Amino acid sequence: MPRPVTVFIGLGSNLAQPLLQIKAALTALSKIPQTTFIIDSGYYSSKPMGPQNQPDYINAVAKLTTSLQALSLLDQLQIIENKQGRVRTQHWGARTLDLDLLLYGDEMIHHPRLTVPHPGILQRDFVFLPLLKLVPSIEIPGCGKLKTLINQPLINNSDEASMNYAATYQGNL
Ligand code: ROI
Repeated sequence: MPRPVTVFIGLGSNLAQPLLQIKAALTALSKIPQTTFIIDSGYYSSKPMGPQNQPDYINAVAKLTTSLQALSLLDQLQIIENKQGRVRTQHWGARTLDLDLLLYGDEMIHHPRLTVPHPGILQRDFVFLPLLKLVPSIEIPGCGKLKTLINQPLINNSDEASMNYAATYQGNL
């Protein structure tokens, strides 16, 4: 059995009772084979990044350890998304459930199905705020300390829309 790897999953929902969707997804994450649920960030509400004619989101980040390979873990995440009725419609449009593999240990993965670290981490406060809450000193492989990276104006300015609001922590609703 390979040594377990620490992974972080980003959760997002803005359809069909988003809070219930995120709660159900956290429960489903805790049941993935060869995987242990460690902790979640609590819930964050955020304005949509992308088209504004969609409801606000509930976001969270979960920390797990797993003995699954990254692509097998991705399969499990997609099974959960599909079970919760995820339909892929408009690009950057509303969705029932999004599960993103943000970090897989200290690995950098470039695969047609999967890029890790997730390329949107630094532009999405609804991802980096919960990540920082879980691990204030967290490092993004190939980039450096997250806390330092998000304070670099050049990176943040690359997506001005996402910085016009701050995801709001909602605690454990
Ligand atoms: N916007 C917010 N606030 N939260 C999300 O999880 C989210 N997910 C997405 C897009 C459409 C980019 N916007 C989002 O996939």
